[in-house]
Amino acid sequence: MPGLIAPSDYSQEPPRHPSLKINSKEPFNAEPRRSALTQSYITPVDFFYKRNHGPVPIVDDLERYCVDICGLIENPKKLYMRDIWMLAKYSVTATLQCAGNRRTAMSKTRKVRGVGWDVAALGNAVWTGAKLADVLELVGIPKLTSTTQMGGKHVEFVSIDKCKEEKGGPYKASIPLGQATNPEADVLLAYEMNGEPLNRDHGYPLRVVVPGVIGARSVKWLDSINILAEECQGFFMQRDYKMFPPSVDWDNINWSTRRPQMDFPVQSAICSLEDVQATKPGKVKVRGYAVSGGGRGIERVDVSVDGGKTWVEASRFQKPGIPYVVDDIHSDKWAWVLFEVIVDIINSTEIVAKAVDIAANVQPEKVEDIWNLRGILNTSWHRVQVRVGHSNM
Ligand SMILES: Nc1nc2c(c(=O)[nH]1)N[C@H]1C(S)=C(S)[C@@H](COP(=O)(O)O)O[C@H]1N2
Ligand SMILES: [Mo]
Repeated sequence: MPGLIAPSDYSQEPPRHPSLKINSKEPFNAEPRRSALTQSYITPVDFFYKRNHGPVPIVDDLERYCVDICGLIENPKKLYMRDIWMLAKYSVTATLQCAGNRRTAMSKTRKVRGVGWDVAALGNAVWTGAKLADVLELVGIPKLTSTTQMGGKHVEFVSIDKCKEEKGGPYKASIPLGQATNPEADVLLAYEMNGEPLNRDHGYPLRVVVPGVIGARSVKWLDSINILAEECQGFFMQRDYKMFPPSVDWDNINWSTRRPQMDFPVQSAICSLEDVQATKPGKVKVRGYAVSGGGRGIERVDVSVDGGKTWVEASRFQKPGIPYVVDDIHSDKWAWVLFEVIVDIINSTEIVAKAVDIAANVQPEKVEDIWNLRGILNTSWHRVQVRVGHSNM
């Protein structure tokens, strides 16, 4: 596509903040330090995790950049940035979380394949752009359509980056048409992040943001939108990002038996403490994030200072100073909540966090029970060890 180009090597990567923890250099995969992650409700772009599968594309001419809308529609159309800027502009605060978040911890019980991540492969940003539902209306697909007359049922997003998994082809994914044409699902073609034009790592000039769904479906550097009868047949939909039971391993896997993962399950993690944290006896601040998929709010965050025998409830908040009320119009339904509780620690112990969403879904206790060969969706209770030094600290 003229206007946007995909390098085949890593010689033209964008600059990145030096404090990021790099999990893979090429392609670039990095997350912020735990302690930096929950400093603010909105994650600064510099500290927002970066998850790439190939070299980052480059815009050489924004005037010529356009998105091709094609497939099962009567009038295929090319949309230029100026067309997209003309559509009603929406801002949606949404948390994006990689399905591989907390993979390193899952790998410790039994080895999994994939980039290692600590607990910070997620971030919360204000995404601004056009609603996909409005864009699809421009090509003749009305709001709230789940099947078109021509048999279209899925909306595929295709990028231009060169991914090894796609044998040098572009990253792609799809979502159901019913979700894409539902204005309340808030699926965006975003051109801004936190009030600034997207930067290269996050999809400049245009990316998809699918709130409440694993990050893998929010395709960056959008090149075309395809209306399809079947879901996208790309690698990342069919042979990755699917949830398997612990009994399935590389010698007995049948990818076609499972659906591509979409909604994220309920998740939380402590960010104010490392896996093993030395501390003095006394008050300890336990702070972290909790988030669920599908727009389900966080009903409760429980914290234990005795390894999960007894629990106290943490306070939850989004905007500073305003208590979080689930399902309230002033709450951001697609966004994480931060939690905090001050606990008294006398002796060395294990601190645990678990969240409950508004559907009463709760995080599973043991990572072993949800182990899967790709190490995705590790939402088990988050545990940290505190080592109390009584003297000479
Ligand atoms: N074109 C393209 N889109 C992509 C990816 C990619 O490698 N290429 N990675 C996906 C994955 S797995 C995640 S978790 C998110 C990460 O978005 P971020 O880098 O803006 O945090 O983008 C998704 N969209
Ligand atoms: Mo991801």
